[in-house]
Amino acid sequence: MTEKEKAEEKGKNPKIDDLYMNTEDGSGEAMTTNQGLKINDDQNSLTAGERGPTLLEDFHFREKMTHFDHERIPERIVHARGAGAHGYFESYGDLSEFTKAGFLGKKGKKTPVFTRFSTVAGFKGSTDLARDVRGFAVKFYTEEGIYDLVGNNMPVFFIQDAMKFPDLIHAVKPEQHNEIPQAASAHDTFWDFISLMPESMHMVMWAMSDRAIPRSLSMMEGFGVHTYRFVNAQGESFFVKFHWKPVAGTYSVTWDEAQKISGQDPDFHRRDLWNAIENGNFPEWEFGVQIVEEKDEHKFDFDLLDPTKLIPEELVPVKLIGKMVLDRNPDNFFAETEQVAFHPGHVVPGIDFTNDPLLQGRLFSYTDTQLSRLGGPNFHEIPINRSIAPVHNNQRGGISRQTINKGQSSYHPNSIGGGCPFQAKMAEGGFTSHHERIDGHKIRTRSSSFLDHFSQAKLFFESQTKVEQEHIVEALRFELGKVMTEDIRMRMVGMLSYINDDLAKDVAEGLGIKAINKPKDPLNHSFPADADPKDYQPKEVKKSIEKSPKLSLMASPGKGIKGRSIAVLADDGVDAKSLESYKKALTQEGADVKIISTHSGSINDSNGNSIKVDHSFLTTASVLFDAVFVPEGVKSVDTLHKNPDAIRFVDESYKHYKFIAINGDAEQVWDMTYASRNPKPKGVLFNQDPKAFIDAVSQHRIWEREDAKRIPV
Ligand code: HDE
Repeated sequence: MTEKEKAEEKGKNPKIDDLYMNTEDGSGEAMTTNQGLKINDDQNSLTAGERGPTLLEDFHFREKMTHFDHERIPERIVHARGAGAHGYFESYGDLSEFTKAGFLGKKGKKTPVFTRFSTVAGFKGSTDLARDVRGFAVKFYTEEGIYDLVGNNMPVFFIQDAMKFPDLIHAVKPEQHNEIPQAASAHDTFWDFISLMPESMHMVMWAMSDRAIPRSLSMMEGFGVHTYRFVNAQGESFFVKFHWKPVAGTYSVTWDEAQKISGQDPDFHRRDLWNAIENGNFPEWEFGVQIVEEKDEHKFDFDLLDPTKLIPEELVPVKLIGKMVLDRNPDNFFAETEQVAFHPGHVVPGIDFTNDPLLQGRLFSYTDTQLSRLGGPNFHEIPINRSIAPVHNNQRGGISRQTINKGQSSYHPNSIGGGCPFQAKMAEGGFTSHHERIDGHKIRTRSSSFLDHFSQAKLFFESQTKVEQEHIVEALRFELGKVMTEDIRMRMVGMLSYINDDLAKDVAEGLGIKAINKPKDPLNHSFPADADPKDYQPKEVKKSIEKSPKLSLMASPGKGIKGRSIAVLADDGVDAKSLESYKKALTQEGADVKIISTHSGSINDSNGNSIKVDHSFLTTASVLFDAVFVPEGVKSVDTLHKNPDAIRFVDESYKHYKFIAINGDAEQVWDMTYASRNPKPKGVLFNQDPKAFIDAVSQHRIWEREDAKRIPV
């Protein structure tokens, strides 16, 4: 960004203005050492003679190499791979009845945010399309300090107590002896642990569903997972669950695509987010809350403090209270996306915690982990983590301290410093914890209200559409098929039979398991050594709801085709009118249209105009697109219909339930496909106008295409 552009941006987003203090731009400037000394030769070391050894005196070489040697920091132990963006949150209106949080205050109030999305299990360099949970962490730079909502794209979690987190992560990460497999839960240690942990079954249903392979980061929901508290100015508290609802709708890819995308473009999600922002198609989410009054804490058939449970939207509707727009890519990945440090304990007045034992453990872990990741206690001073609200306290020193604290005293109370910095009264914005009455014994146990492990797993599975249920079965067949230990597979299938008999049967069939052993006590292995295992076994409770249609991805479609990528297969001689009319209409609707041809460079259309080729069949693949269009044109069609890559492109799109538009003589290309054996192919539009194609693509996929699976590509 030029200085002029920077100047123009000033004043729009206070956090971006704040970051400019640390932003460097070398354009038009001389190269210097870190000490500001202008460098004359950055190519050659200082040596004794033309062919002689390098001299220790070469401070420039030493500085350059030393810095390089220390460029890396430890990657996050979980959520290592991620992508982030800046933006803003805008409040829809006054929420003071429930919370005094200022950023949720008056209508139209804008707060800068930085949001980082991530996968959980893979290393920093792994693929975006792993079957995995996605992190959805939002840092609000509010006027009252930083508020972090560190959530996931699934509303529940695998375990109920933070004590089990290191075990869960050791089980899912690559196995300790050989560090295999990368970014995958499909291996023995993960399923060994899960098969002994019935509390994980609800989350397993989510993780095996299409939610784990989103089409785009901007097409997934986000959830705070835990029940938090809102507190209003009168000190009244409400339980609250947080939701992010993508304006673009919720969509996924198929597992076959996910695996192929991982090879074709491991940066698929990261690139999609980057390009959307660069193209001005800013991803948006609405922010929603489910609010439960304190008096209703025990009215549900599950415990609000249990993070393996959600509140069905049919029981407590989601109230939309604001919108987040991501409109600016970071300037530097390391400085911003890598160094950003989230912590569920970063709250502002009006937001507080519950006693969810998973949340309580997280409140310790996040600051602790930054100490080794970011090298010490001053990570809050790193520009991306810096609050835009002023920071004053008596913390001093520590590695890489940036702040120059003035004055003689660094303690409280003091008289030398006039008693400053002083404690703020509540009316001045001072944070006070909610006055919750706590009365109990000091014990290590799991509340018996946490023992219903299957009802919501069942509710989730049975609320999915048929297609989604099939995908869950296929995912489990894949994952358990990769498990080498027979006993683990058997145990898992037995566990599934507590969720749904057909599910267990279908998975068993795929694994060649003839008889399902429904495991008996102890089904749960998570209890103290001296306890009676019987006290810890899953208990079924009466369900207050049989189905929750909102749990299906298909319940939240978006509108239009903004952000979709459309492949146009063309070669020399492509009909100018056919190509242009489609391209124009699709682009106008916000789609990203790419011309794909037999070679890179350019092609000539039927009018002799040169058209830039975006990709050749060598540099792209159908799995990177949402739909495909083959325009007419005698010469173009003649070339394409003889090209096996073009035919495979169309067949593979068909296999993945994508809409296909074929114009005029391009039917010759279609006729060469395997898919054309079906005389009435669903979702293939012959000679239709662009509008019909746009309407079709806005549905995302044509799941009713029964023969899609039969395509042998
Ligand atoms: Fe995290 N988690 N987590 N987690 N988590 C981290 O913190 C942890 C959990 C989540 O983009 C770590 O800074 C414990 C639930 C996100 O930088 C670490 C437990 C949810 C991110 C950590 C959980 C999350 C993290 C690693 C169980 C959804 C990435 C690096 C008690 C509500 C944030 C770091 C980013 C990252 C601990 C469970 C979300 C180790 C102990 C549940 C989105 O502190």
